[in-house]
Amino acid sequence: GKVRAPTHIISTISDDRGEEPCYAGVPMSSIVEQGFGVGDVISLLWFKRSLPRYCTQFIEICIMLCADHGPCVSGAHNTIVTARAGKDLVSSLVSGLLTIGPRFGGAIDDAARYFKDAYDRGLSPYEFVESMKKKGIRVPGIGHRIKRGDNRDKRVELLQLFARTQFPSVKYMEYAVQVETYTLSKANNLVLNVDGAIGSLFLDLLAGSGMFSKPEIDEIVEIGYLNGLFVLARTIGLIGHTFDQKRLKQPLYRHPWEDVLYTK
Ligand code: Q5B
Repeated sequence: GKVRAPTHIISTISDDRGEEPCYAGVPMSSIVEQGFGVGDVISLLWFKRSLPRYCTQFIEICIMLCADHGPCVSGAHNTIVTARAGKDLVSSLVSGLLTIGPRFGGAIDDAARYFKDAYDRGLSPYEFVESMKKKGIRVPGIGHRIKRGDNRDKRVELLQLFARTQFPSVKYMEYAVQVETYTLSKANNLVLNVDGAIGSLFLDLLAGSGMFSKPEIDEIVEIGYLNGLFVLARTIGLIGHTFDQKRLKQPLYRHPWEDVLYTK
């Protein structure tokens, strides 16, 4: 019989050996001919399946809404400082990307994990938030530096509007809204933020689309795919900030002494 040398790598998402490259078995020509968008390409390369149009549109809306949030956020600030130090595009980009984490933009996976666990266990918003407080864990997806109960995040409202009209069910998102109602009763900055909106709505996409089995959903949430949406989206803005600084020929950044509290 045939003897196959053992391989060192296993890969299941793409293949460039044939006449044309394929993403999850779909040839490039079909991707172009069928007018697929970036949401479809993400479906194929991340989830290894074609998702319904409303799902790919949701993914694309997440990417558009998270592409940038001005020069003052952690990621853009790092990118701007790095570009002004004369570094190249990739260095400037990754220096911004490296700030994405549990406080900034990278709370989507944990928001999905905690909201899913609390909802599936039937915890009331009160029980959930108070149990987190006891454990000393901030509720991921809740809280924002500049958004308030009386100054909501437009991105969250747009995502909610889309999902309420297009998704078969938004039970996880409605649960997150109930959590927000409770946290807002404690402090005005504890709004449902963009990470929390995406995390809860992606749970609804996974559970309601009929495209994923329960073990598949559990695996996606456990591995943590969803911060990838913010990383991908913000890459667009961080590249923009790099070009902006280069175009403006900005000099080396040095933080002003007056803005530092020197103390012993
Ligand atoms: N407290 C986001 O905090 C922030 C609490 C909480 C319970 C909470 C904080 C937080 C969870 C992580 C999260 C994503 C660090 C945010 C994003 C993308 C962005 C960014 C942009 C973009 C803000 C004041 C009091 C304290 C805290 C309590 C705060 N959050 N309690 N659960 N979640 N959230 N991150 O304003 O009693 O005084 O000690 O960690 O979801 O990153 O635009 O900027 O697109 O770029 O610094 O939108 O909420 O508030 O730390 O002074 O806390 O509230 O314990 O209570 P702040 P702090 P106490 S979206």
